[in-house]
Amino acid sequence: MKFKKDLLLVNPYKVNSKWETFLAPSFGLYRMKFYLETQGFQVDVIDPNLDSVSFTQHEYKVIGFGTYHDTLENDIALIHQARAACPDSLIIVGGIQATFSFQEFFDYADVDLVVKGEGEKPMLSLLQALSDQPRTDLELVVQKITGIVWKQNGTISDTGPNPQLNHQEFNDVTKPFDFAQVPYDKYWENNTQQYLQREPNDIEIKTIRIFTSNYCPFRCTFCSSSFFLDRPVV
Ligand code: B12
Ligand code: SF4
Repeated sequence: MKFKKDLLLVNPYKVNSKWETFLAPSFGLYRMKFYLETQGFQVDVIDPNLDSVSFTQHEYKVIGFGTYHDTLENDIALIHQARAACPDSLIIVGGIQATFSFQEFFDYADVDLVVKGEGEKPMLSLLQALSDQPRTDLELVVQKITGIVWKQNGTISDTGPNPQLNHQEFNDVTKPFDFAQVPYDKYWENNTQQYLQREPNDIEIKTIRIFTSNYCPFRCTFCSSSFFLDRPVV
């Protein structure tokens, strides 16, 4: 099966969600994109909060969704759209919500697989494996990749935890991050519009975040961030 590109990454979709906040480009999705591109793969990121999304058959070999708890219903609706439009693409989810609650994506979204923890290493292995192996035999594709939960013929299987990036790997995946390619202007314009009658708070909405460390050092006991790397579920 011939696809035009390797991977589409879709940002969590907040439309009609109850929370109200300013939009920001997803660091996680862009970091994966820039890293995987250095490894020879063609990767796009799309944000349904800013651009209208339509999925086209045979455009992307893999379509991957990032999700937040707050955006879950919208994300699942988009996953259904992708599944219907692109039956030959592999449909996957990843990120913090998917790592801790992967079962709900199999129950309600019928995804092919979930990537637990940091996405760069498993996604590189997955795209490489898909170059050699047709996606019809998912078990052969994923069996050597740690951090994957997948479903085939109604059975859910798991390749174990995804070890967190070490210092060198963190450098390797972070260095290719190309801030100039991230459409900050579009986000800032959108955020300014949200202020309507009020004077926009530029310090809040016109920001560019940078990486200073891997995940949050504060380890608040109530926060999923504290458990994401150390204790990826199962
Ligand atoms: C910085 C930050 C923000 C920033 C920027 C967010 C952004 N868009 O990037 C701001 C202040 C804007 C923000 C806002 C919000 N945030 Co915030 N934020 C964070 C924080 C502190 C760091 C996120 C980050 O940049 N990580 C670094 C990148 C590289 O990692 P990553 O995003 O996790 O992505 C990696 C993996 O998760 C995985 N991955 C992610 N997506 C996918 C998809 C696929 C297909 C695959 C394979 C892998 C994969 O691979 C990536 C690369 O390794 C986290 C807590 C934390 N320490 O992680 C909370 C966190 C992500 N935020 C959270 C929330 C709830 C929000 C808001 C929804 C809050 C609100 N109610 O308004 C909004 C969402 C706004 C928005 N439009 O994005 C929650 C999400 C919880 C959940 N389970 O849903 C977190 C986890 C904090 C918490 N524990 O409560 N946030
Ligand atoms: S709630 Fe605490 S541990 Fe979680 S991201 Fe915020 S400061 Fe870090």
